[in-house]
Amino acid sequence: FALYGIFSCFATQAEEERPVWTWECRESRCEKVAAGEGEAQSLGACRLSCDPWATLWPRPRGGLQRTPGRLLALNPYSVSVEAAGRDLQPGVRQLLQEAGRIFHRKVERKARTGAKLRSAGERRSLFVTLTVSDGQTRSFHTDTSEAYSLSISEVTAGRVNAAVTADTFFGARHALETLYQLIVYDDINKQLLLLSEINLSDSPAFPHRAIALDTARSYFSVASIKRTIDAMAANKLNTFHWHITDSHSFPFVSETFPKLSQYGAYSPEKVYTPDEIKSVVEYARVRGVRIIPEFDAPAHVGEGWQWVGDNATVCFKADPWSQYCVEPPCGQLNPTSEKMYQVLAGIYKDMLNVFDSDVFHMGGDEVNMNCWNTSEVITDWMDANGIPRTEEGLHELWDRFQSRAYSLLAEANGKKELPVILWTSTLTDVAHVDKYLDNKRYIIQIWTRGTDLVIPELIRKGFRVIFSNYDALYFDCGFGAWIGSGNNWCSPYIGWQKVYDNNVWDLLSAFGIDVGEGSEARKLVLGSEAALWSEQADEFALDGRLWPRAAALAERLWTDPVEGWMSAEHRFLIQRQRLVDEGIAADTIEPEWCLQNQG
Ligand code: CP6
Repeated sequence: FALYGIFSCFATQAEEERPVWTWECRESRCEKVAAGEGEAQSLGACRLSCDPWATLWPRPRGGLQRTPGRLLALNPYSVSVEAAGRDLQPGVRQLLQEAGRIFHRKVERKARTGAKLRSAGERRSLFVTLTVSDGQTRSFHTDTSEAYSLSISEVTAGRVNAAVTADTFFGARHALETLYQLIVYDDINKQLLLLSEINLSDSPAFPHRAIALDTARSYFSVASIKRTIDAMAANKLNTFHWHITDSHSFPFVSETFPKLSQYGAYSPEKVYTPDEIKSVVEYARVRGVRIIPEFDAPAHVGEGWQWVGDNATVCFKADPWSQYCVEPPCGQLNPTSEKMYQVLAGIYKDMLNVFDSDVFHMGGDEVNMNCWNTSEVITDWMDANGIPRTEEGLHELWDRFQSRAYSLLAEANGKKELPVILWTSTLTDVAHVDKYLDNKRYIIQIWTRGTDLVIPELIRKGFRVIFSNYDALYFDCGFGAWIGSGNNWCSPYIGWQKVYDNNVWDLLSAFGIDVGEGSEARKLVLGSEAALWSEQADEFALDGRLWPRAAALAERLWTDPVEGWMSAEHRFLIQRQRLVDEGIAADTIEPEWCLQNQG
């Protein structure tokens, strides 16, 4: 360790201070023990995890064997990760290696720089091997396997092997998160301890475990998005839904139509360039996160479209706004404008080009019929084309827009159809949904209450669904008020307990839907998303609004626990602490006192 010799601080600080107390694991509980002469006297509970298995988050679903688990001191500077597997494509090998480097860095950080290296003889080297059977898959799809198994044992004195096997890179990466959580830092003896002699296998209950971020009402720096992806990876969340534009701003830099962001971004810096987006996509990929872009239309547009002409949008900044939209500054695409479709095609092409996604989100929420019905260019067109200016006629118009937009998207996707997500709306309600939407093509994201009657209908009609019911999964509300007041959607603040207990099987059972093993419903519910709308949250509020509540969602979706939040509480505090240790400003849940042996 010649290198350490040149830093005198390492040489002088280390040995002399003796703690006034140390710790011992007694029946898997950490006890503070007075140091020094005589019989060891217990000073009470402490917070080291003597049984890291019991702290895993999200809790593994599969079996665990241990014989019995042992805590071994680890040398944080002697960790290696190796990729193995037959027919490993260079791209997949690269991903495995990069995931290994990230793991190694995190382990070193957990040891805190300058952790004492004394008594190296007691410390084991850790050799991790990642073996995947599918050496091809680099992109995540909703049916990609994320299963893994992990087996840790001390094979010879001083050498601990952690053998990971998985179907794909994505499963192998999750195994590294689990392994990381089985390593704890002992801040008394300044060492890492790894739980050894265990075997576990694990896989998620739901394939779609997501966070949605609105980067249009507030801009979020690329660094803050990457930080969010780090925290998602630590919770085995696998999908980042990027609501990248809205009426308020257009930060997406379109290569075909750069004027959209020149007109529509808050500033020249507050944009996402193709290179930045690609860097986020790659950053997310090695962390097991797939990015789904949303271009929300035909409502929720405005800024950025000013240069287009041809009345491409209508109602933008309409006054009084409440007659034309749910939130100022309004704005809807004009489905009768040819120029609008040309621009739309360019946006789709550019988005598919920079996001490597197997699904596209077309938004489709909160279309205001009065907006279209009071715009002369549109009503004239409806009259000329024999479409009545009724509720039904206006939905007919919307359907024409949606069908044409879908064709443009498929065209932009190399003439290949792709699954599309839409928010619930009057187009997806009971009266319209099977008239206008094909359940093979469309996935519906439910944002209304978990008791909304449209939910069982969508399941009965065979639509795949994603839950973002606002009574449990809208995380943006900071101070209990919503623009325009008069409604209480944002009140009260949604606690993590509600997130954890938002069990979609219970919601569906309450409607009389069969949710038994092998039922239709089990196939149709893809998962859930926590949504962070950004009218009242920018990147400085980001961490606290998302975390640790999104961790509660992560266990809900990975483990699908039968027990309620109370039996998860102690592990939840530990997971919150892990996020804080990794630089995420996760909100406070309970006094630090509760982190001790309270579980
Ligand atoms: N923006 C967009 C929003 C919302 C939606 N879409 C929204 C609606 C109700 C609440 C919060 C947010 N701000 N584009 C609905 C899907 Cl309470």
